[in-house]
Amino acid sequence: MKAQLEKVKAEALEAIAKAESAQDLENVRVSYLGKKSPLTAVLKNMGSLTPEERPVMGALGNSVREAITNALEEAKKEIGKKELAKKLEKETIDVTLPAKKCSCGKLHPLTSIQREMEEIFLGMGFSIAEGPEVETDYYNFTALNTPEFHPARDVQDTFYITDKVLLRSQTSTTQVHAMEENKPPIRVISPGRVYRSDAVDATHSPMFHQCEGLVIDKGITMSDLKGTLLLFAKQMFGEKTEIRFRPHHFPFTEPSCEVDVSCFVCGGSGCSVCKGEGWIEILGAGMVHPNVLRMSGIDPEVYSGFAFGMGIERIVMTKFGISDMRLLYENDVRFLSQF
Ligand code: 2NL
Repeated sequence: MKAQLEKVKAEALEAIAKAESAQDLENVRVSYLGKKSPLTAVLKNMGSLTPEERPVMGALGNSVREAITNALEEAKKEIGKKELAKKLEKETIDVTLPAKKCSCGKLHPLTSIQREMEEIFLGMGFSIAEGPEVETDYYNFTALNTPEFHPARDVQDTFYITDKVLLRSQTSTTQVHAMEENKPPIRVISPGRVYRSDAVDATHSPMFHQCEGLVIDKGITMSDLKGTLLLFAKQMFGEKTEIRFRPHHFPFTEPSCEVDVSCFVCGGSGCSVCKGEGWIEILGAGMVHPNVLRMSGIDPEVYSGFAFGMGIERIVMTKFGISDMRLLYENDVRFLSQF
């Protein structure tokens, strides 16, 4: 029996020495210390021994169990260390790898140009007036000297909600409110969405953005308009920019004009951006019509004013060389991330 126990011990220690993984050790533990192990079988046979032999064999059996248990513990620690070392080697960090791309959102070009416009006019002492996109026909047309039966009121041109309620076709509506609610001097710009019953194509959309401006005070003249727009043009398109006024007609201003800026690409000599003209049209403007002032409670004998309006899409497309307006509404990040 003693020889049997010594053999079991020797075999177990050899198996432990050969073990390469925690799983191998677990297998050794089960085969040499488990219920079906030779050690357990030998110890079960104790009953057949003499009372003198029993304690001796018992002690020997326990010492064998202890020796195997200790050897298993030791081996477990060693293997644990080796496995950790292997794992660390496999998981080493390559600090020279390029970093993961982190994509950062940005403002839509329509928003960033609108904010740029706001900054320019805030710098000249204007405040920003905002108002509802759903308006009555009075604020959109009547108050702007565009009476009933005027062709601009055609259902083909504007979206009507009822006979009298519509989606505003210009942001002047907000400026009419400003004239009604404030005494001159008034200096406001009104950026925002406007709607027209237009079919979608490269240069039209039923919804687009405008920025209008209005100044009313005693003694305001066309030269104030020119000075204001020249300063705006230089800040928006570059210090060398010049402006040019051409006569035009709007129902709400008299006299009225369209305003061009000298081409910011060629400087006026003619290129593909200005289509050989040297000039690019950017807005409409004029002196506020006396009827418009009167209707909003401002005496045209005392006060005068200028107003202007520009399409933000048009400015964005000109500045960034975008030829199709639809690109601004499709929200394709590959397109938008360029600006
Ligand atoms: C254009 C032309 C313009 C105005 C807008 C205006 C506003 C008030 C009174 C008088 Cl409250 N006028 N706005 C004046 C002239 C032109 O816009 O082509 N816009 C895209």
